[in-house]
Amino acid sequence: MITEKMEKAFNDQINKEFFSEYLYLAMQAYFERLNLTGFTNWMTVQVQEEHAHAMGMYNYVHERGGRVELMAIDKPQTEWKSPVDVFRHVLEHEQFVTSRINALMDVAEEEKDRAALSFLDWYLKEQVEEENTVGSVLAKLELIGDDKHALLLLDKDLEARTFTAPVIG
Ligand code: OFO
Repeated sequence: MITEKMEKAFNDQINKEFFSEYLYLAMQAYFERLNLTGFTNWMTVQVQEEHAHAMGMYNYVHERGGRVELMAIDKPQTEWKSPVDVFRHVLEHEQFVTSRINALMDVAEEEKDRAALSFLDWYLKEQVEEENTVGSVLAKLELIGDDKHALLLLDKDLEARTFTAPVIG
């Protein structure tokens, strides 16, 4: 069993993971509009990852005999000034998510829920990786500046990203 407080904290985070999926889907649509197929692909993978993160917690709450409560998902931003503007937003968002995972772990500590802490370890490591991956694309975009040719080369590179279903927990 999980405590009511832990269950609520997980349900809040499930909502945030679904919001992340929705936000990245909006970014995917933005890149589709620009015909940048590599960036579009990168976001498609990101959308799938966020879905997997949400479902990982969804499954965990059930496994612990808790109740999943789905809540309304906020409308995401749908317009950005440029690809670099998008990736600045992604990094900022991932840093926010990292702070939420830390807060969730604080609740697990308060509730003395060691199983939840061990489960959340995976998410903490995932956040380190996410921030690193996003930071590296952002650094390249900042280097590229207004060079359209270099932007198209990076777009080609981002075609290679593929989704592998994560083993969570
Ligand atoms: Fe779920 O890690 Fe990104 O937001």
